[in-house]
Amino acid sequence: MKKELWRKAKEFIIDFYKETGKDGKDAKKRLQMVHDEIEQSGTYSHKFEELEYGAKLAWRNSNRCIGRLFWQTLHVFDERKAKTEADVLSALERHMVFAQNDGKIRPAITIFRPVSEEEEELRIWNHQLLRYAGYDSAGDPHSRLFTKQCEALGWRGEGSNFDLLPWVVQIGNKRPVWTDVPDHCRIEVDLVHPDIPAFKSLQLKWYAIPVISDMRLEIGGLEYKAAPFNGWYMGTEIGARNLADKDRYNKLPAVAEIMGLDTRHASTLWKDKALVELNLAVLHSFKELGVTIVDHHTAARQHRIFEQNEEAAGRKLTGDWTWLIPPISPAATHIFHRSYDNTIQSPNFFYQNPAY
Ligand code: HEM
Ligand code: NRG
Repeated sequence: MKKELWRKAKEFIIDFYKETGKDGKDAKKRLQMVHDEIEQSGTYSHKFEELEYGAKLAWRNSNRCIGRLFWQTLHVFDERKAKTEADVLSALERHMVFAQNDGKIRPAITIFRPVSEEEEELRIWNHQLLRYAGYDSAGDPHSRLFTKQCEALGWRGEGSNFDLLPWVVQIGNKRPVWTDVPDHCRIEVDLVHPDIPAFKSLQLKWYAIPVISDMRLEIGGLEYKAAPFNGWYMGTEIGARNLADKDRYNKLPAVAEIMGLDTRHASTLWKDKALVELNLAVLHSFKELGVTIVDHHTAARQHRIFEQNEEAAGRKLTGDWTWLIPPISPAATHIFHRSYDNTIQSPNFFYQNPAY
């Protein structure tokens, strides 16, 4: 166990010093320090600069992410000192305020203490910090199980299609603590269409920021199980998946209806037409409200620049083609027409067992 940790730590520290161009003597000293710390205590602790760089590398190594061009801009909040549930909840609030920035969304990550033998495990139960509840016949079906957990803890939603779920934090085996998302963290965008006035009558909306809060961040062998991160949305995530998938909001029939499309035959391409207008409404509405969002063509071009940057830096590019292609018009982007090596590099983000 110790040996495995030392192997991973060593690899990371060497990469860190190589990439940040620090003096070779410093690297040696730091390696010795980490080695001794692991020998004595069974674990080690990252310096802030290592944590910061490690998180950026985890983003750069996220093979499924089309937004990686901006990996160096990630803002890292070091909250390893957070002790109580209240400490954690107030850190989440600070993260949201920083990220939303009057709509000009800033990529950020808040990193809580890693797994260790000394301290109890700290977990955030939410899948995302902003997410809609799912009930038997309303809301987001993706959230049904978590919504039940929230109800078991005493939370009650209104039962609408768009109830924001509370933040749920657990330390050790204690009863989880929940709180409603603070009002100033609830930015949402009502969806309107630039030239179909009736679109408004569908009463659709989505929250402004995706903040993934259930993935494990691994840096140099240390496991950060609570490390929520955010960037901004690519329009298709909302318009081609969240609102369109049959097992999510399933809105294509309703969109087709207000467009007056013939839905009797698949060959009229009513689903494709509805998808395009729904996605246009998402991009238009976010822009109107001044909330950062990117369309899939622009995101793909940005990813191409990322690919070129990686090559120029002499690093091997990794990617997951099956996730990088956008869900609409994939073949209209360069991504579709090439292949990617899906090797998983460290640091990285991983799925983990749900906390509940
Ligand atoms: C996945 C876009 C920022 C890490 C994705 C996906 C998209 C995307 C479209 C695929 C999601 C899906 O199909 O469900 C973007 C954009 C960003 C951004 C436009 C704007 C800055 C970030 C940041 C991080 C990150 C800041 C971490 C620091 C990831 C990871 C996945 C992912 C780990 C895979 C999630 C999974 O496996 O479920 N991203 N992203 N992304 N992104 Fe990004
Ligand atoms: N598809 C999910 C979010 C996944 C991550 N996407 C990002 N991440 N854009 C959804 O809620 O639709 N990010 O950190 O910006």
